[in-house]
Amino acid sequence: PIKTNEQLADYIPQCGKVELRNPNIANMEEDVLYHISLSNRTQDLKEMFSDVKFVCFGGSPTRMKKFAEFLVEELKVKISAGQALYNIAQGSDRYVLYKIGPVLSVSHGMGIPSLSIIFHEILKLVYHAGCYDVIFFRIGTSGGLGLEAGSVVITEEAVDGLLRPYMEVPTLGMILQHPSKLDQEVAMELMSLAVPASDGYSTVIGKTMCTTDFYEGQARLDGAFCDYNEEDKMAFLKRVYARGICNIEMESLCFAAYCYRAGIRGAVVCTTLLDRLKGDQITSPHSVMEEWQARPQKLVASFIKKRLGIE
Ligand code: R2B
Ligand code: URA
Repeated sequence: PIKTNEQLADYIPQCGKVELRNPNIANMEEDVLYHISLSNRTQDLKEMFSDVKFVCFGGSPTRMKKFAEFLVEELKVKISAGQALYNIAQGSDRYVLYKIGPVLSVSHGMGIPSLSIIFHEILKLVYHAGCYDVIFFRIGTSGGLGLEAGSVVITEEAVDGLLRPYMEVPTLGMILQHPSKLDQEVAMELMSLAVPASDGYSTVIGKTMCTTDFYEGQARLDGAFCDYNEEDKMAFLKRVYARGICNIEMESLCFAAYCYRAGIRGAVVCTTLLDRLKGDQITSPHSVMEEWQARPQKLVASFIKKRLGIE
């Protein structure tokens, strides 16, 4: 059996204190957030996190540490002498978690299953902490379609590998379909802060295709397996492009579907590491890609600074 979009909750953005749409949690004596090594009984999560207003997720632990360091500078956060930024999730080696004033910088690994676990635990964390009006971001990398490498894409809606705008989740032997539309106001506000194309790269709003695999799922010819040819690949990618899809990555579907379900305002901002209409291999020099990966970070930092009233 399949429960369709219409039978599941609509997107109703939360206002005020973060609520969970799972009544079980409030009745639990202890909630262990296993993968970030925190618990609402052994730690005072309110004391530690109640001022959090923004959560930034990204795939790589190193990139999210760099983002945290960047935010220390941008938000002019004071760190006591002799102290360094501290990975709050260090009791687990699955994910990293840094707190920079009202911002959390957290890694989510690669692919939907990895993102799903950390999303559940971070949403419960901001709930236990009693946070208000939190906005979630994913800042990541992707393959572009018809865009110059290094362009930035703000996702308006994520679609799956069959171009369907929802995430299918097998649950209790049924398939639930959760819509994967993102908050349009946050997307537009981010777009208004994007650097002009004349500054060297463009930022666009469009759809993002999210796949469960980097190689065959994204129509690459260079995986260890391949049951199609160049012509099939190009026909598929051109069809995807014609449907308004600007980039391809591996987490936006789940991120968008969970934000929608939770009523949490969320945005996905990815740089593009190559143009998939031109090739499959990612060959740009490391230093060039570092600069490209900093672009979504700068955009999200501008948004946060604007919201915090920091010049
Ligand atoms: C972008 O980059 C990763 C694959 O290289 C994956 O996590 C994604 O979405
Ligand atoms: N990440 C992806 O998932 N695909 C790409 O092509 C590049 C980065």
